[in-house]
Amino acid sequence: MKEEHILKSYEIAKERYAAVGIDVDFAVAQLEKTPISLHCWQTDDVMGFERSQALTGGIQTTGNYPGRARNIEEVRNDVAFAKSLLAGTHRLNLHEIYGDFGSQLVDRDQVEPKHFESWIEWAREQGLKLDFNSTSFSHPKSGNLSLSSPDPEIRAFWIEHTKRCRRIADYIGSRQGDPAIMNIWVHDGSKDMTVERMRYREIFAESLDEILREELPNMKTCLEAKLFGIGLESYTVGSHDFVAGYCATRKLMYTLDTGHYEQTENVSDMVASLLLFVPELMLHVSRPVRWDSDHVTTMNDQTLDLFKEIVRADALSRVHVGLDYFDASINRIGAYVIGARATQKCMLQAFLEPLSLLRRYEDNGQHFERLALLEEAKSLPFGAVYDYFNLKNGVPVGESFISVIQEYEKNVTSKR
Ligand code: RNT
Ligand code: ZN
Repeated sequence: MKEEHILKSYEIAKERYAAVGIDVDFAVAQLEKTPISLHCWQTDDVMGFERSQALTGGIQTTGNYPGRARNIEEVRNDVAFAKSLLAGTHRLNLHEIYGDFGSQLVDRDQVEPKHFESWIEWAREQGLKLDFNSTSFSHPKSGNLSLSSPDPEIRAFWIEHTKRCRRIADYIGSRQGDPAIMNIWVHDGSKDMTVERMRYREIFAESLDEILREELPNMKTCLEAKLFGIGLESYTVGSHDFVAGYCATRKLMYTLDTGHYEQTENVSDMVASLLLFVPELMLHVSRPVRWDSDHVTTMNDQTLDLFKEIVRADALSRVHVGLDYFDASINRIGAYVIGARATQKCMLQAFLEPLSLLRRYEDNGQHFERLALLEEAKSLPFGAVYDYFNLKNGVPVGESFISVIQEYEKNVTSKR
């Protein structure tokens, strides 16, 4: 695409949006500064560097496309490369199993901030802030129950792990001068019927209370809900109701993973309910196909509606955006970039919505006008604005990133 055409299209789009009261430059600036936390685990199928054993905990990557990152350098190179194809501000979301453990086996109740020192330095060089996750899966002590286990030894092990992870996140936050957000998601559940639904949830709540007792000013904790895991279909300890109740009563950030809902559920509608009762939201932007399959995020109605709702609720400052999908059946960096760009496109359309005019119509009871404008807004030239956003920030415009990834595949990932 010719640069002058992109600029010309942008000028036309600017005028078109101005007619419905939208300042396009402001929308672009907003898109530039709204961080997206890139999930390190898309590079290596959620393996990490602890013991590189099979992924457990009810989540699964499918596909064996060549080129998986196999070590810390490869993960870093792939993240840096993916980032070079993305405009805007990014963070990097690490799981505990991605620590720099060298050749040692550092068990989860032994992990320390020092295991993330090299990440902190590398991230600083890259201009990335870090987020963090405790890791309950892929471990000999994972079982079906971790923080909700009635076995005191197992439970104590995971409490210790999660406490240490919070301290690591706090250390990262203090080093980067910005709180690291730490997500707690545990896979705990049951494959078949259980007669102890209440008991495990009680134990889970007690474990969380103990973990959260420690005041750590440089990090924020969030808790993720889930419908079910593979092999844990009949019962999920941290169900939506559990997590909503827990976060509301403890004033804790709620993690909303769009993959944890059926396609017919209206995830966007949860924003304005949850944010009345919890302080903040962490998003895991994903795409469920039939189940929590973690397909690559695309610019679909669900994702568009979600970001529009966040802007309509004036909640951008209370919502943190992260990605969470893992597709091992296509070029992994391609998957990374497609999902991140799709998320940006959804965010941009939310920023470009003619909200003042829509609100005015609604206040006046002009419902035909509101619906008409919502419909017309769908075909306003946001693509020209997105192209300009990429051009301005020196990253590939339009589909031209495809060949850049093909080149990296030829020279780097296909040789692994
Ligand atoms: C699992 C949760 C969780 C994980 C990551 C790897 O269903 O969505 O967020 O995907 O922690
Ligand atoms: Zn998630």
